Amino acid sequence: MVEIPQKIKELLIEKVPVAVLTGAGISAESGVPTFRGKDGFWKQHRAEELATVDAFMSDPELVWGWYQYRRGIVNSVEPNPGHFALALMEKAIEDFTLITQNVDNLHARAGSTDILELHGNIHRNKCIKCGAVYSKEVDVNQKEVPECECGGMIRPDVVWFGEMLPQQTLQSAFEAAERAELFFSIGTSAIVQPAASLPIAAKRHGACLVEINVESTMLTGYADEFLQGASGDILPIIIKECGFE
Ligand code: BJW
Ligand code: ZN
Repeated sequence: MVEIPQKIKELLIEKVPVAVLTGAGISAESGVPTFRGKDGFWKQHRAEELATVDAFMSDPELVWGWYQYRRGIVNSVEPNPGHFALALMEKAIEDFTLITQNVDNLHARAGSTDILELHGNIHRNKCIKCGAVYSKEVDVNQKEVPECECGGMIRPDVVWFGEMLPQQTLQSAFEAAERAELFFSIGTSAIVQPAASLPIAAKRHGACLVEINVESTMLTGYADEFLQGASGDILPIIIKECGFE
């Protein structure tokens, strides 16, 4: 069992401002594939080849098909103990900010209420032409790319490479990172920008930077504490040892 450093527990029990950045790894134990490593292919395509406007414009059905496949997975899985632990942390700490790169909605389903979704949400769609947002979930069996009333193609309302992140959400994320005295980077390879700059910004502003990951990443050398293991194992231990249950 992973030993939780005393310093982390003390900061949590003192209820200092806390910010958390999550990535695909937190949902891996629910059965959602991550983007990189051995899991990171769909029909021999990497995320970098599918998550772009160019890919959608040159083969809309391929990219739409990838999202339909992933919606099918997300709809059939449940949040795991890592998601539930963060929902409990939110309840225990007044100045707590959950920032996620994930689009899978599993934090919300676990009970987290204030979530900064940097890369959008897989259940939402939008028109590429008029920008109309479609919040109603689509049937995962629909193979054709839907069309908006204006005639434009409808795409997932997520952030692809080369696109801007939602600016207000990103600004709130940086403010929370800079305010945090304790920052957790959980289940992310920390290579996709600008999300990967959040832990760095937190540390530069004085936060204790804690990484939770099954493997070391680009961030590990910079972290104050690296807790190696599955987030679904480690986060519930932290919650229990701080009495946040
Ligand atoms: C576990 C575990 C367990 C497993 N427990 N851990 C500055 C410098 C360099 C490049 C750029 C830069 N600024 C912009 C860029 C370009 C680009 C970029 O970052 N490229 C990099 C590849 C270098 N960024 C952008 O284009 C961004 N836009 C932008 O910056 O706009 C301004 C701008 C535009 C144009 C020019 C310049 C500036 C947009 C990025 C959008 C990313 N979108 C995606 C798809 C979202 C929709 C969807 O889901 O389909 O976001 S790509 C994909 O990667 C997805 C993820 O959110 C994101 C991050 O992946 P994540 O979560 O880290 O997953 P993995 O798989 O990489 O890692 C999983 C980790 O979990 C691993 O470490 C495992 O070990 C671990 N793990 N099981 C704990 N049980
Ligand atoms: Zn439209």
